[in-house]
Amino acid sequence: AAGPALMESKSKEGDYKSVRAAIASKLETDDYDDGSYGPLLVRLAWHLSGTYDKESKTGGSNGATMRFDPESGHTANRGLGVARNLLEPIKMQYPWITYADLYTLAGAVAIEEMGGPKIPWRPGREDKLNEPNPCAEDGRLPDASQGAEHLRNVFYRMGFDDRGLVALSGAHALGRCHMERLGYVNPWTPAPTQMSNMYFTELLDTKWTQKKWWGPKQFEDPSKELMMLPTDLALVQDKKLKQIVVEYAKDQDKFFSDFAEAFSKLLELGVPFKE
Ligand code: DDH
Repeated sequence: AAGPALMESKSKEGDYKSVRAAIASKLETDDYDDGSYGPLLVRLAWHLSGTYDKESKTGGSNGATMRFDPESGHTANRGLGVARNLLEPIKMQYPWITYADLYTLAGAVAIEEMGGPKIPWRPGREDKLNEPNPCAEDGRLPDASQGAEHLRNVFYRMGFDDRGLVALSGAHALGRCHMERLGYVNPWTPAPTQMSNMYFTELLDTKWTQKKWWGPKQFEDPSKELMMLPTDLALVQDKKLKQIVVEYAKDQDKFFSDFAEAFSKLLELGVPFKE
């Protein structure tokens, strides 16, 4: 019978189903936050991709440039080394997958495993070498202290419109802020490992007041257990964006289908797929 070594070498090139299963098996944990690495993997895929600039066609997931200095050390990317390390054994087990495909697939699988919609995903990203340094410049991801104009600048630069901007922001149903990373604390919703439209219902139905503390400006609910960033509240302060928030708060199915489309597009920005 085939020994273990032979079995491993049998991981067939292009067997993304096995990679998906390997990612899914990594999510549940007693060692991290709310019992899942899922939200962190979603943030990894987003920060890998959200540097895209449609004019210069630079940034984006292709190349997996976040592996390299200085992008790995950008303030916005704090904490994501944990996610990259988590996926490293999977890269070792399936060496034929590129890091760029692996990191984006991990985000898609995490969304699906946490009860979200199926995310259309296809392979085709390449890994760039670090010579010359391919990193995206700092400052391309959104700054949480700002408002709607900044959000539009960032998301329009990637090629999204207001609906894409609001749909993607709904990922904050998941996960939480960590003081040691960017200075903010707490989750956005009471179910941070369950994909839902709860980010939008919380935005509309909860009374958000500015947290009184020494940390950066953030908002809290009456229980003081949930939070919103200034950029989150910008979605209900802007009339046009708020209409979309209301729509998603009322209709989770519509949110899920718009999110799946926008997240899939996000992961593909700037990727030179071969037809
Ligand atoms: Fe986010 N996000 N995000 N975010 N994000 C943070 C955490 C998570 C902003 C700031 C923060 C998106 C948009 C924005 C996730 C997904 C997405 C944290 C806390 C900050 C700060 C990090 C930490 O302390 O660990 C800002 C600003 C924006 C914006 O204005 C648009 C988008 C579009 C997504 C997406 O996935 C499509 C997820 C998931 C997390 C939770 C991570 C975790 O470890 O938990």
